[in-house]
Formats: sequence, C-alpha cells, structure tokens
Amino acid sequence: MEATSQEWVTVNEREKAMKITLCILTGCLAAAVMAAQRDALAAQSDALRPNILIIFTDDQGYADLACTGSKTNKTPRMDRLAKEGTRFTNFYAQSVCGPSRSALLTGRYPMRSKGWSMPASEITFAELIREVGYQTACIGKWDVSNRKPIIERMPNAQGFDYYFGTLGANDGGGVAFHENNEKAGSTRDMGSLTRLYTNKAIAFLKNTRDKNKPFVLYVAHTMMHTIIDASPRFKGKSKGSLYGDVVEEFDYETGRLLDVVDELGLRENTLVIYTTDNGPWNQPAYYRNKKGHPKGSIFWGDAGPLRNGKGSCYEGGYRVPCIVRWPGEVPAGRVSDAIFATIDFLPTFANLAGFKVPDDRAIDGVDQTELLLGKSKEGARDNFVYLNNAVRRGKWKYLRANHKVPGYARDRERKQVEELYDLEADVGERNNLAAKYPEKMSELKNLMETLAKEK
Ligand SMILES: [Ca+2]
Repeated sequence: MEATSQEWVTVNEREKAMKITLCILTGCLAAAVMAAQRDALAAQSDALRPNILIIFTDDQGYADLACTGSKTNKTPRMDRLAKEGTRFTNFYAQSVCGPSRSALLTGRYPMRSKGWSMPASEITFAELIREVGYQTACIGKWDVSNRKPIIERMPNAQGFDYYFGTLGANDGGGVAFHENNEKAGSTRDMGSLTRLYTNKAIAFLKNTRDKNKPFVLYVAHTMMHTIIDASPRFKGKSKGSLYGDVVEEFDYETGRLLDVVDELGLRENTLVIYTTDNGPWNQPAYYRNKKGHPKGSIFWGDAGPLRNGKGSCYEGGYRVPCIVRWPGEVPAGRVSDAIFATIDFLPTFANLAGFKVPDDRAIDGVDQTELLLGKSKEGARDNFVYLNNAVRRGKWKYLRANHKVPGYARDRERKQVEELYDLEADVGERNNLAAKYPEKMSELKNLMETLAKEK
C-alpha cells in the first residue's frame, strides 16, 4: 500500500513537474511568438513599404520601344517612364510564358517552380506580402495552373485578393475570363484585351483598393502574344505594321494607367516595374507554321542586337526590356547594365515590404534593393542560368552543345558544339571563344551544373 501511495505521490509530483515544464514551454512559446511578431513589426517599420505596380507584357522584343531602339514604333509613355526611372539593359525573364510567370511569382528558376504546372505548394510573393498587410490584385494572363480552372492553383489561392483575367494564352485567337474563381465570359476580339485589362487595373485602383493598405497590382497583358490585334483606334496607325499598332496601343494604355496613379496621389510611393515574360517570336519556323494571323501582318517583335528570340537560350530568348520607376528613390534617367532578373523580385520585395524570404526551399533570387536605389552599381547578382542549356557569369556566357529548346526556337545556323561568348564585346553571340578559353568554359560548365541542380 505504502509503495502504491508512494507511487501516487510520485505520479502527482511527475504531473506537477510536467505542468511546470508545460507552463515554461508555453511561456517560452508565447515569448517566441511575441519575439517573432516583434521582429516582423520591426522589419515592417524599417521597410519602405511602397505600393508595387508590375506591368508585364507577353513576348515583347528587347528593342520594341523607341527608348530601347525601335525606329518604327512610337512609345512616348514608356520613353517617359525610362526618363523618370532606371532602364536595365541586362535584365532576364525566362524564355517562355508559364515558366517565366512561375519564376517571377516565386523567386525560383522554372526547374523548381515548374512553370505551367506550378503546384499549390509553391509560395508566391503575393502570399507573403499579403501577410504583412498589403492588398494584392492580379489582372490578365495567369498561365501557371496548366491553363485550367484548378482552384487551389489559381490567383486567389496563390496570394491575390482580387483576380480578373485569362488562365491561359490566346494561340487560338480566343480567350475565356475568370473573375476570382468564377467564369466571367469570353472573347475572340484580341484587339480589345489591352484596353480591357487597363480598365480593370484602373477600376481596382479607384474602386476596390483599400486606402489604408499598400497594394500590389500585377498587370499581365496578353499582348503581344499571338494572335495579336489592336483596337480600331490604333489599327493601321503605326509605321511598324500590326505589331507596331499593338505596341503603340500598349504604350497609350499604360500611359492612361500611370495617369490614374498620379491622379490618385500614388505616384511618389509606388514602385512601377515594366518588363515582359520572354523574347519575341522572330523565328521563320514559327512564321511559316502558325495559322490564324490577320492577313499580311508581320507579327513579330524586334530583339535588336540579340540572337534569336522566344524559346531560345541565346540572349534573344531571355533578355528583355525592363524599366523601374520610384520617384526620389530609384535614380531617374539612369541606364544600368547590372545583371538583374524577375527571380529577384521576391527577395527585393521582402526587403522593401518587410516580409521574410521562405527558408524551407531554395530561392534563386537575390535582394536587389541596393541596385534599385542606386546604392550599388553592380547589384547582388553576377550569374544567371538558362535552365540547363547555358549559364552566364559576369561578361562570360557558356552554352552546351545540345540545346533543349522548343522546335521553333532551334537555331538552324548553329553547329552542335559548345559555345563561349564575351557578352560585353559580342552581345549578338557570334564569335565563339570556346577554343581560346577552355578553362573559362569548364569553370562555367561546372557553375551551370551546380545552379541548375534540383534542390
Ligand atoms: Ca510569353
């Protein structure tokens, strides 16, 4: 009996001890939670927390704007934006639509973020920025839910409070819309899309925006992806054929959106980023095979001095125009040749808005705040990997012998040999220096294998 009561005493003491331990643990946990909240608040209070407006076109050429080299297209509003902000000449998206979007949203190369097949488990910057008090909206082409209405992979589930747009592309000359998770009609009038998306973006800013919160507005245009078209007001008006009309309409509509930013007093505290998802269609294989274009139209963009275009691992596939404006913060009238990429958006927004970059997965992007604010000339990135086809470090670019690219993007002039280019001297990638610098080549090849590895 004694032993039993002794056991009871022991059990009671154990329970007491456990309760004390639990209290301590709970206390520790509460303290830890409070500390984490304090850290988050401190990060937020140190952060500049601008509004973020991303204007993202589709398949637009490196040299389609007057300020990036076009001799035919008139783009006064984009040229003005470049004067008011910084234009980046070594900016990288990805080489095709879906992979470009998953990279932009997650800060992860497409071999990790999976492009069109982006799983629900990917964490987008919209999810993270919403947690620290931003309101988020996406207008336009989504293209990371396999072009299907899979609810858990659609914008509302991936961090956007509001969505209007098309889940896929417009290759067939028609699109269907969703507003949030509901169907919202369809159209075959491709010439109406740029204005429609701009109207939706303006409606968000004027009517839906919560004035007590900073916002992210991600406007992903369907143009200039084929099938291209312009509205009657712009059709036949440019010197650059129908493609030029589409570019000029985009310029006008973006000007209209930026005017509303001004009207609403948002100009000073809004970071505006303009870029596109990949290089232009400019390959003869595509031109010959693609059906359904308005008769006689030249429908491709201008990659300027860059080799090849959409889908290619030459610069024409990945390197795209980019302009960033934030009055008083991002230097005006600057042209930067620092290496910068859409995968850098997430870590940069983390710094600007005050959220933490996920630490449970590989993030390929780097924080480019110092570059944007003009405090660093070179920025935080010295390399870029073009899937496992090619890699760049500094001015050197290595390409493997076999390029795994879509059929239309295959460069039929090239011999299947390893290539090494000095992009500062030869941005058009024509003078193969592989035989001259074998050590540089093997160094870059190793780097490509490391960067492209599954993590
Ligand atoms: Ca595209």
